[in-house]
Amino acid sequence: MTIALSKGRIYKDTLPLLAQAGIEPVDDPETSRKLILDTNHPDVKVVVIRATDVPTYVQYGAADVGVSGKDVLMEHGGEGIYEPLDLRIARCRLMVAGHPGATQRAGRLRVATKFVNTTRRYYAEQGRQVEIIKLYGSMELAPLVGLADCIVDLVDTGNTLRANGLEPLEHIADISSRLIVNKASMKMKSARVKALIQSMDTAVSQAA
Ligand code: PRT
Ligand code: MG
Repeated sequence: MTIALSKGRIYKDTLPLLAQAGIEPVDDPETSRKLILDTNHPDVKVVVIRATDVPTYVQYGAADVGVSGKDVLMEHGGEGIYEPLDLRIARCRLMVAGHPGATQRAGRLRVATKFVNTTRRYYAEQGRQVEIIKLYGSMELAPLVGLADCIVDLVDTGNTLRANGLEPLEHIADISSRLIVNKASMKMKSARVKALIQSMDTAVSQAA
C-alpha cells in the first residue's frame, strides 16, 4: 500500500494519526531527500509530494491513499477519488479578502488566486462577473500593487492579511484535510484500506 502525503503541516499532523494505525515512517522527509519513505511495515510506503499533486497520484492509483486539503480537492474536482474521512487537521477557511469595501465597487471584479476553478464556481453561483488572475503564491501582494481588487486565499489566524493591510471579506468554505482513496484500491485492497480508514477514524475521534 502506498500513502501520498505533502511535506509541512499535513505531514506533521498526519503522522500521529498514522501512528495510531500502527504505521510509522522510518525516514523524516524534512531532513531526507528521499521521495519514497519506508515505514515499519515492509509493504507500506509513503510518497512525499507537492500538496496539489496528492489527488492526482491517488486518482491514477500511483498512491492507494493520500491526505489532501479540502481546498486542493475542490480545485482538483475529485475524479477517481473517494473521500471517506475528515481528518480535522490543517484547518482554515477559504475566503475572499482585500481592502475594506474592495468587492463593493460596480463592474467586473478582478480576483487573484491560485484556486481558479473554485473561484470561478463561487462567483458563478453568485451570478457575479469576474476576471480571474491565476497566481502561484503571495496572493496578498496582488491588491497592494493594483493587480487585483481582491484575492481568494486560505486564512487561518488572519495575521498574513492584517500584516498587509487586508481583511477577510467573504467566507467561501471551511477547510480541513481529508483521507482520500483511489476507487480501484478501495475494491482491490479493501481489507487493508478499510482497516486504515477505521484506525484513523478512531484516532480522529480521540483527538477531538
Ligand atoms: O507550500 P506549497 O506550495 O508546497 O504547497 P501548499 O501551500 O499547498 O502546501 P502547504 O503545506 O502550505 O498547505 C497544505 C494545506 O494546508 C493547504 O492545502 C490547506 O488545506 C492547509 N492549510 C491550513 C493552510 C493554512 N492552514 C494556511 N494558513 N495552507 C496555507 N495557509 C497559508 C495561506 O495560504 C496564507 O498564505 O497561510 C497563510 C495564512 O495564514 P494566517 O495564519 O496568517 O491567516
Ligand atoms: Mg504553502
